[in-house]
Amino acid sequence: MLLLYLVLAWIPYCLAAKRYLFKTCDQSGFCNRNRYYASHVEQSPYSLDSASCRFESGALYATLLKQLPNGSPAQFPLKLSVLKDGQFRIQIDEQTRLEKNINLAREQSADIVRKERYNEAADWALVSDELPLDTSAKFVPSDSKLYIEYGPDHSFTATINFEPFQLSFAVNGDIQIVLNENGFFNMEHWRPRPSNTSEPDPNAGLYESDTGKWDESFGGFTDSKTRGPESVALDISFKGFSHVYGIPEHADSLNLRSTGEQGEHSDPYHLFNVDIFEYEVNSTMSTYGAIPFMQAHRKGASVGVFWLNGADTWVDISRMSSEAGSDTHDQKVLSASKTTTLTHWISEAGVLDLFVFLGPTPKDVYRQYSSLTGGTLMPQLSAIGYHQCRWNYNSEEDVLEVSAKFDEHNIPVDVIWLDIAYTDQVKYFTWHPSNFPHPQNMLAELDKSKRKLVTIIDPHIKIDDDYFVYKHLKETGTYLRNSAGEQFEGECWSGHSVWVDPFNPDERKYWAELHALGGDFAGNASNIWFWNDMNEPSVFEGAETTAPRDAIHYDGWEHRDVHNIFGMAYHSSTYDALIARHKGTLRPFILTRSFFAGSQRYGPMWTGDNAATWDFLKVSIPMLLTNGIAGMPFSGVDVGGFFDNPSPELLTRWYQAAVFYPFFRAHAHIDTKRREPYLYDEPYLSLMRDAVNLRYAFSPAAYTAFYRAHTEGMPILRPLFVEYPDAENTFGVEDHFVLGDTGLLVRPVTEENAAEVQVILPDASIYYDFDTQEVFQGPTKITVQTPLEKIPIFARGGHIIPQRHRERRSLELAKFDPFTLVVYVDENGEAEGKHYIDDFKSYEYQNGMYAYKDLLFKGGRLISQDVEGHQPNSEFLDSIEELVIEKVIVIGLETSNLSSEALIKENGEESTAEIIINSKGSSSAASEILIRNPRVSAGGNWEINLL
Ligand code: NBV
Repeated sequence: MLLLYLVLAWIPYCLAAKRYLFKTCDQSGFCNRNRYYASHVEQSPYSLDSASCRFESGALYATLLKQLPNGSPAQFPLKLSVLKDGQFRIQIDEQTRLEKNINLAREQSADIVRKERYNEAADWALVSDELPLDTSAKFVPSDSKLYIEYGPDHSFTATINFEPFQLSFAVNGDIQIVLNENGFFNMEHWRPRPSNTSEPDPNAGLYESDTGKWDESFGGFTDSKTRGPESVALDISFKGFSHVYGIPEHADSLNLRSTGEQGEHSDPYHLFNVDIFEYEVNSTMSTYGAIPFMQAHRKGASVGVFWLNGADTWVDISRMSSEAGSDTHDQKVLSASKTTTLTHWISEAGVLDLFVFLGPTPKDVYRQYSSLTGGTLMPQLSAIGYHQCRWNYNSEEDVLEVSAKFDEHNIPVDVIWLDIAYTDQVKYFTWHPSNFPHPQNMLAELDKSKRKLVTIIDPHIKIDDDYFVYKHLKETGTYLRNSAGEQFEGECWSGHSVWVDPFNPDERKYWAELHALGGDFAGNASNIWFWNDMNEPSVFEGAETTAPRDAIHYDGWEHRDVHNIFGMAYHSSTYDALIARHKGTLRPFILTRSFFAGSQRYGPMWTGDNAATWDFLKVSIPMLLTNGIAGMPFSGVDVGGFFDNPSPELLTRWYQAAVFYPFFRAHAHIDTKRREPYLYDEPYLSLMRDAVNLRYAFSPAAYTAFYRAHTEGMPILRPLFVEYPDAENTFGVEDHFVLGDTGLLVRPVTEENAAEVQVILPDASIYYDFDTQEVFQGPTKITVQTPLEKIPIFARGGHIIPQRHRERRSLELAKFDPFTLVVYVDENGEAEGKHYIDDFKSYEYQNGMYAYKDLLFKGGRLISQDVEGHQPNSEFLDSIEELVIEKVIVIGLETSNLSSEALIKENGEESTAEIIINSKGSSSAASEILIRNPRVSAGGNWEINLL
């Protein structure tokens, strides 16, 4: 044993999550009970009482009855509504709890804990409470069923079977989603706490086990569960779909794996936001954020569901064969695929609030979801530049030296970050007195190159009667409370601390005061941006590393009700504070670690404490793709890995992948070696510089992709299946992606010493190697040689990509630089693209101060015109008059009969520009036509003709 110990002690640093800190499904009472229920249910005890149906302004209200072994059925009010954009909503509450007709198990909670099921998740997650109804939906009731026809041309149908209660959703008669098909729907009805909880519960429902219903102990903590068991669960079958995606955040595959005894993972996917130290890849364990949105996709169909619940949630996934042609309530499963994915959603508390999206394309699903939870915040331009962080830059001199070194080595950077050590004893809103004595001077210096400084502000507040933030929380009582209603205390970076309660409107008001310019945060300036870390919330030595489930928030809700929403509520309070700081004139930037559905409205997220390993580089791609699908595309990972030291090769490959991450920040643990790119020898230094420059070159296309994410919920980094929805061989691909609408297909190298990688070119387009312009005809799979300088990027013919080619110290300095348009033609010599421009920082675009252009190339003519429905305001066009196109590069066009000039028409005037034909040297490389300095305005309508 001693020998074994000595051997183990010598194994160098090896990552492993402390699994024992977190419950498995088996150790979690409600998860365990619902899995038990699912394996025992014979016939769902729920039926819809047909006599209770009432139609009111486009929605159906009814009562669900749950048959109980003893006594009369429990009642569950149900509401079904059909929304304007084809979304279907199902809401179910519990009558007894709704009427507050229950006794709390703990006497002292009587005045402080609410009795209802939590019903405010929608207020936090949705953009609006008033969701417009589809008034054209047709409700056709019968004795045992209700049919609802809705959606585009009434191509969607929902069939509600009354007994047993079941819902199925079809598109053009093809059933795609069925709810409660397997009878796992379960809402644990309220029952009094039995005097002896070790005896069988006399008021148990059918198929119920007694595991962990009352006081539940784990890891030395006991959860008092004053409202008793109240979980809510449902099975959702995706008929004929073998691929499902979403439910971030897990360090796992893009196409979600099967769980359970027969599955690849034994535990369900867990959604319970935690500060998971040294998390593992290929795991269903919870990490920092949770978005209960899932998409299923197959050729010809894409659907989604959104399980709007902020409590601890588990999702089991299994795949089974489904015969095409089988019947479900008079409708047929028509799909050719023989696989059905069965999912089982289990939440600890709250009402059932489920949205069903029937697509039918991925783009429709994203729009249907994002019109509910909101588009991604439109970032300031600098936010999509390169961010340099580490734990910690130690002083003002250190920060300014880093900034200067980037200049010295000609590497652009937009934002430099400060971790917790900038504060005085980790008291947020203060500065370390000797290391940061004059923050305003440092900020002014950074502003000379238009750089921003991010400061970290966590939700734990040091208990210190001389600390103004704590004093305020204490005086006003606007902190999180323990189950006895007193201030909840715990340990975190500040030492002994309390936690702010961002659900409390008064606390939020104070938070805004703290962020105000000229307020208590001395030195605060417009170029300070923020970072909200530890907001799961993380509590050192706390139950499952977080706040106790029976802690109490504003208005009497238990922490269990809102646990997964806490991070978003905190993030949104900082967002509101920054909106107030600039009176709504500047777009805020706040990075969050914890997130929920809707967090995309407040700023980016990152995937927390990864490590400097190839596995973490590799998993970053499916993790970011998943986030994009789930409406939170502004996301990134610690580039280089947080823990441990990356080899120069790993770091370089990471920078190359991060060119395309929607959020690109290098970050490192305090114990790691410094690793700013300028510290490296050649070739690494130049390759990292090239990577950052490439990102800056693509920034106009990326900014345009952000606009689409903002307005339509489209992912920025897209999995291949989104761009090639009919190419079945792409549905499981998670190491390739496409950047926005550019058609750029990228397969970053994420393997050590990779001499080559395989790249899939999925459809019959022409593809151009981005570096060599070598032409490939798809569909095909090619082998690409990958020396360290190679990023496998392929431009799909038919796309026009707006770019900026001048090198600057920061993106903000490049704001008025001219653009380059790169046209990759398809087999017909045609291409198209989009370009969005505004003032890159304010909300004036909401008043028409932007240009959104359709770029079309056909018959040797490049046209710029307004995207339909988007008419730029003339004042804006005047303001960007100087913003011109300085180059057009056309790749892949036949060049033999071209003259040496292009004819330009803009505003009724004609001019010419010189044409230069370049050849890339290799015979398989496409030709390149350079149109020099056409000087057409980027926001204008014009045409350039090749003659
Ligand atoms: O504030 C220190 C770190 C931070 O650098 C990191 O990015 C966060 O994810 N923080 C976590 C707390 C300590 C982690 C070991």
